[in-house]
Amino acid sequence: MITLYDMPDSGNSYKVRLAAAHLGRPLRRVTMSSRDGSTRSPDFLAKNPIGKLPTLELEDGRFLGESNAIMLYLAEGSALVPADAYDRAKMYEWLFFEQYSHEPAIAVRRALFVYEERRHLATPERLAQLLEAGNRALAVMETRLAGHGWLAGDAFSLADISLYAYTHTAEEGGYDFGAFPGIRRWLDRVAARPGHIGLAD
Ligand SMILES: N[C@@H](CCC(=O)N[C@@H](CS)C(=O)NCC(=O)O)C(=O)O
Repeated sequence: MITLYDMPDSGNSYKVRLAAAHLGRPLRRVTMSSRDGSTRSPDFLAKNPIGKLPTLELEDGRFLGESNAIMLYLAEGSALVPADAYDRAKMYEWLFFEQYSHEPAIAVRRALFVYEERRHLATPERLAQLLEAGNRALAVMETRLAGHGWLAGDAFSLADISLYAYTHTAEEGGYDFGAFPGIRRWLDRVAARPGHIGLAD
C-alpha cells in the first residue's frame, strides 16, 4: 500500500488525504510533526530532501513530495483531472496560484494564530501584510465562484480540493468571508460531495 507521511493539522497533507478519499485510494498514514525535529532527521531527508510533509512513498519504494504533485500523481486518469486540455490547464493555473498566492498568506496567517510557538512572529505589520495578500487571493477566487460552481471547467477537480484545504480554515486566521458569498457557497458544495472527509478525519 502507498504510504503518506503527513501532519494531522496541515492543509497541505489534508489535500492529499481528501483527494485519496475521493479516489477511493487507501493510504497508510505515518503521522509526523514539525515540532519534534523528525522532518529534519537524516532518515526523513533521505525520503524528501526538503524535509516537508506531505511526502508519499510508493509501493516500489520511490518517494514524491509537494502536495499538488502528489495529488496529480494519485488522480492521473481520473475524473478529478479534466479531460479537456484547456480545463486541465486552468486546473494547473489554480494549483500554481494556490502555492504562490494563496497558501503563503492564508495558511501562514492561520498558523500565527493557531500555533503557540509562532505567536511571537505575529507582528502587526506581518498580520496586516498577510491579511491584504490573503484577501487579494480570496477576491480572485470569489470572482470565479460568484458565477461558476467549480474552479476549473464545469466539474469538481483537484483545483477545488487544493484550494478547499486552507480556504475552509481561513476564518481561524482572521479572514472574513462576509465579502465572499460565492466562496461560502462553494465551501458548502465541496463539503457536501460524496466521499468528503474533514481535516481531522
Ligand atoms: N509546498 C509544499 C509545502 C509543504 C509544507 O510547507 N509542509 C509543512 C506542513 S504544512 C511542513 O512540512 N512543515 C514541517 C517542517 O518544515 O519541518 C507542499 O505543498 O507540500
